[in-house]
Amino acid sequence: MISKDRFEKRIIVTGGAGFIGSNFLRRAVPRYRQYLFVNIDCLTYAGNLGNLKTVENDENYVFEKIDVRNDELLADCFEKYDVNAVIHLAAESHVDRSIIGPEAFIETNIRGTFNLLELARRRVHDFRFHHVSTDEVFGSIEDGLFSELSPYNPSSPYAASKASADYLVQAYHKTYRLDTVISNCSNNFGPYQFPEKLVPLTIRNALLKKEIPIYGDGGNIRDWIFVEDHCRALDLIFHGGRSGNTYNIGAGYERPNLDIVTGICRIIDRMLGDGPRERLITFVGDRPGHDRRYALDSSKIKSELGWEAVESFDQALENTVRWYLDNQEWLDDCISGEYLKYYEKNYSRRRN
Ligand code: TDX
Repeated sequence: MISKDRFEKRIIVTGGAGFIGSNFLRRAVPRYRQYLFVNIDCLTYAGNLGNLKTVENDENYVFEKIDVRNDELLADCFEKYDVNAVIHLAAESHVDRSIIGPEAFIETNIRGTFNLLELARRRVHDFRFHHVSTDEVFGSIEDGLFSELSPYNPSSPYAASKASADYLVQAYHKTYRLDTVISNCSNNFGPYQFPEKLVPLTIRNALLKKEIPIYGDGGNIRDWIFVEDHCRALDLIFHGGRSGNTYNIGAGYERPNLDIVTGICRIIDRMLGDGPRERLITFVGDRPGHDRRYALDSSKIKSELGWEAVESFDQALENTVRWYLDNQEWLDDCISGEYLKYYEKNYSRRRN
């Protein structure tokens, strides 16, 4: 049984078994032994406890299988650990899924955030609430960069759900004086990303020599960031971000999708020597409401919190491809849902 009293902060990290959440926890748990990290995750298709093997037995880490939509279980968890901070990453996050079935996005991303805010409000005197959000709330931009003051203009149900959650967080700050910070980050890539997003999907299909779908003309631009740079930014914002503020996080590596995909094909060809894989690239119909370009102005986090992206884009992409090559079993398990057995074997019996 965990003795919560010895921890300076008791932090719920929602979505800790997901891509960004698990990268964050693998970094933060060993770094902050004075904090207790309570990972709550309901283990949807994109959540994988196998991502957390390096910290799963640490004394300042605990896992609770809870869905953020379940306000009763959340309330019990707040009570059990006397929680005084939330870093909220749990979300349905894939734009294409939100187009096919928006409801889960409304329920998880909006209702889930609301549930957490309501519990935080009851502890308002001693609480920090960090909402981890996305640049997609701003919509598309032809020229220039989005600043923290740019108007929200979401295009997909996913983006609208994250924008709604951001607005709720802002309202709880203004109305109830809850100590909040919001971070809006650009497109992440790196190890442990579920292979539905562009980078890991391309790597997987290139390895299997399957078609690599490019939506539209492949000229859509995203501002890419290596996930570890994002996680360092989250750490800085959680600790030093000014209450009620939002912070953009982008590395400024703007690339058209076609460049990303051809770049990955060439790296794999070089590593495995059996290309060319570029001929797998297949232009398919465009995504409805497809944003043309995202680009963030990150000068606020740089000047206030001293953050910089340290990974070069080329090196980070190369390392990412190498990781997927070395972890093909992880990729296969993701797709087959095999990793749920990991939960059954290692966690479900241990619950107290
Ligand atoms: O098969 C594909 N082919 C393709 O051309 C896929 C999956 C994507 N694309 C395009 C669509 C986008 O222009 O690649 C770009 C990136 O697509 P995604 O990986 O789906 O990401 P995006 O839609 O840009 O949203 C991402 O960034 C912001 C994440 O999915 C969000 O969760 C995050 O908030």
